[in-house]
Amino acid sequence: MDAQAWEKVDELIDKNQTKTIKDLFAEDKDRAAKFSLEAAGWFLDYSKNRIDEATMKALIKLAEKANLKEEIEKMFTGKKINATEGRAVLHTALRNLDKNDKVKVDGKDVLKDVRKVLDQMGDFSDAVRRGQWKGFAGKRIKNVVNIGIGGSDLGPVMANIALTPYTKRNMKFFFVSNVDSTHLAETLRAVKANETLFIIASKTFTTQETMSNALAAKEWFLAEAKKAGLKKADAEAAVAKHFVAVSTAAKEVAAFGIDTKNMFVFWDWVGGRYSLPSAIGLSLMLAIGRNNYKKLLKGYYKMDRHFRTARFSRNMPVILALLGILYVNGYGAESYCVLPYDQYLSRFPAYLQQMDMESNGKCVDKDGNPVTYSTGPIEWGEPGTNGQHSFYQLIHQGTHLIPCDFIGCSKTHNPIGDLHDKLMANLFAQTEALAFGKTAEECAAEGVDKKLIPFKTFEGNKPTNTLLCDQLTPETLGALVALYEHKVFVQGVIWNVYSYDQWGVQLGKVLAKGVLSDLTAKKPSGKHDASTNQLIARYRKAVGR
Ligand code: G6Q
Repeated sequence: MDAQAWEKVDELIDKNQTKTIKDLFAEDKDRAAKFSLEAAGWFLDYSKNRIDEATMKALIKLAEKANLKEEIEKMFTGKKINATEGRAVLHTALRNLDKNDKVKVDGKDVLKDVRKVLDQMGDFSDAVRRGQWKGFAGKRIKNVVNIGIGGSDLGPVMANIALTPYTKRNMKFFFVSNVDSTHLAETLRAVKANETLFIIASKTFTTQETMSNALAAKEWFLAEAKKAGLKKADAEAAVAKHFVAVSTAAKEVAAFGIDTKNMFVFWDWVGGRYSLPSAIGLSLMLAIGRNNYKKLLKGYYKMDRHFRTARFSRNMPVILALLGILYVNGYGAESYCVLPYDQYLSRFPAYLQQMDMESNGKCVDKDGNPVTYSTGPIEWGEPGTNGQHSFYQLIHQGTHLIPCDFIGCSKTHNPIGDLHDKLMANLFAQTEALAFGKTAEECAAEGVDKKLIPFKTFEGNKPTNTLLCDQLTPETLGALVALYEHKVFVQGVIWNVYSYDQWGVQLGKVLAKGVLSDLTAKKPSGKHDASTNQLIARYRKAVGR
């Protein structure tokens, strides 16, 4: 992070220390309009932040000093910005709807391939949704089970829930990710083999959790097919009708027994946590259909265009990123909260956790030196009013500063009485309460018992952003995801960290292999530390080894 540019932001924080959000509103009657903007179907009101025009200018300078404009172009044009893995970062190519554009990686235009796979996905999902794709007993597919983990799971899960109103209601969608056998077992209890399609979603096709679940699902399927009267060879041939793959690894897919005609490819320039608009979205396309899926891509594309072309002072992802940096680096905020006031966005915070924390949870800069400032914060959240009856206490009156993003939709898909008015009233009221609080004088004027005043006082001055759309649709969902993707990108550029690798997840994976062999070996190696050896011994004893 550019030290000089940051100093200017810091100076302004010091200078404005005594001013609260309430003071800032009192000073400027145009504040709400001034610190609001629209893009790709979303309205952002960021006026309830500890900012004034000078702070925003200083923050924008920080982005300029980090060569943000050039970095954005590098990403969109396929430069290998994921240097530790030697890869381009081109999730934007997956939704590039500009027919005249060309995006080249190693001299090859990737957009052609992207569109070919989209067509393949579309034809396949049409066949399944129309009942033309039949299982081994001649029945249509009623259940889809996506087996994948991390980036091959969180996006499809989040989007399947988010777009429930657009899904084919006579089909059921399941997502198995955990290597905990309960996850698979409970799913298999709910489906019949002859009307179930398994999507094995794994970029590498080597991930322990996914491959273990996929093999177990195949064994279950073969056993069920035999129970239904199929001979061994016929049961094996039936795998092709019930298993398809989403992967970059054709050899491994074929070795698993999946017909590579039913393999939907993506490429190493698509990071797992950015892969929802790639073939990883196949389960989603099966749920909402190819046309709605295209609308999702359109929403992404609109936000991409906005991000690439809007000046920083009117650029939604840039503004969200800069505000995040202000609180992490200027106020020591360790986390931020995402609070969707829409039940359909219930898994959105979990999805963002991976996107943000796996991307910017880094402690060395691009030169490999330890950073001297904080980087990616902890992201957390829950759907709206549920959170109010749980952890909002701490946000209002605790000792930690927790900036929040409130997300709402003006129209509900499910109007029932005045429920939606109540939901939205809660959203708006929370941002009001957090910003403006309640003083001791106000409590006294209300006749609050003197002894209780300290407990009933709200300090206020808690920063929030409010994001509003007209309705949650495939298009607004796409735009929302792209908004946060680009926010994370901008922060990574300013913090000067590599946002597209994830070396931090490797060590545990590798050690698990050694531990597994000690759990199952005749005699454990005893090579671990005393605590781990003790845990291994206790487990072995409990399971009778
Ligand atoms: C995401 C990560 C990670 C990945 C999973 C699954 O950015 O790379 O979450 O998506 O480890 O990997 P596979 O798709 O290769 O099974």
